[in-house]
Amino acid sequence: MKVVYTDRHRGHDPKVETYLGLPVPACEVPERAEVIRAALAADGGFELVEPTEHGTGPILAVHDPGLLRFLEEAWPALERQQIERDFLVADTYPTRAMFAGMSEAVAAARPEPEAVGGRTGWWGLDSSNPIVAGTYEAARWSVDVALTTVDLVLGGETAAYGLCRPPGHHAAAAMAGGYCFFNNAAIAAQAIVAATAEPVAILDVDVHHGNGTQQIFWRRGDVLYVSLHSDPRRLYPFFLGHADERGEGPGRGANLNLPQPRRADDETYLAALDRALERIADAPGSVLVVSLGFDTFHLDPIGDLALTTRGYHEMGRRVASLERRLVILQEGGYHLPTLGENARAWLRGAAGRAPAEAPGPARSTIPRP
Ligand code: Q9C
Ligand code: ZN
Repeated sequence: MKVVYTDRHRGHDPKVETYLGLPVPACEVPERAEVIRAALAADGGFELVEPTEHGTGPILAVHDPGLLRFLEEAWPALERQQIERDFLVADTYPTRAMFAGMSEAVAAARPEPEAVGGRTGWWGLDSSNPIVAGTYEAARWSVDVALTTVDLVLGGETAAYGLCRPPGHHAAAAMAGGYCFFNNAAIAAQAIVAATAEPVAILDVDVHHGNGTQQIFWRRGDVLYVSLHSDPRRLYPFFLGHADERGEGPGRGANLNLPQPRRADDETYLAALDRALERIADAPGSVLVVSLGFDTFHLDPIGDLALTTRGYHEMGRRVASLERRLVILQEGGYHLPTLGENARAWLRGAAGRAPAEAPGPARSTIPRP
């Protein structure tokens, strides 16, 4: 299987994020992509490919031009104002209650602030999403990784994997958040629709609900979004991801959320996955975009489910059994010691290969005649 990877993600290198206001070591770090790359390279069954540049057109097909402009300008604006710091995080957000009672027209006409602090809140969801000097360039290349993966699959590959970093599924049309800046999977899905005029499905198996992807395609009937995630009553992004969110207008019924119980294991999760796959099998289209997260792992520092490496192999196998072409894009997963093996297990399953260490009775080492 081809793996699209570039080292240009490395400039997005936050050292800290904040957790309930206190600085903590950053979770979404360059080493994530490096351990996955190393595990896939060592496997021998994967071929690394560099991404090609696709420009801003495919981004603007999904995102508000203001978000792109803000992300491009944020760091240079800080430098111009000689604000000395390692990272930028908002502290003031346009929370909806601030506008309560005002007509939609008045609220919608409030202008974007000029100060970079105000703009960061305007275009952001949460304060645990640091922007650093290299964020914009890395986020742009992450989109190019996704779009190059699309090119490979539309060019004839049955499946390809884009090692996107930073991830994307929390980014809405006009909002960054949750370690995400541009929504790689949404941009990829839109590019597939544009190139093939076929409907597309997105399966999101990150532990967090992909609120951004849901928002972008909420009113679209041609892009089905199906997500398994921890119940938002317990976990980020807290305000979306409930089972009763089903899409509206032409998108009515084209959004399926399957919130999972705390510490859900392989068996529980795979049963829910089968429901997700049945829904996708019922929908037209020949390409499936997978938002692939390993923060469902039992040791993940910020997730609360309990999947195992063996479960990932089985998940990859079942997703491939749909017999759709697969554009597999990396989202979250933060347990660095196992991230590489988990990605390897999932992708080997998707490629129809056996798990790396075959379980069951050990094979005889006595040479056969
Ligand atoms: N200090 C993805 O997995 N809040 N994003 C975490 C922990 C945000 C996760 C707070 C979690 C976002 C792509
Ligand atoms: Zn996640």
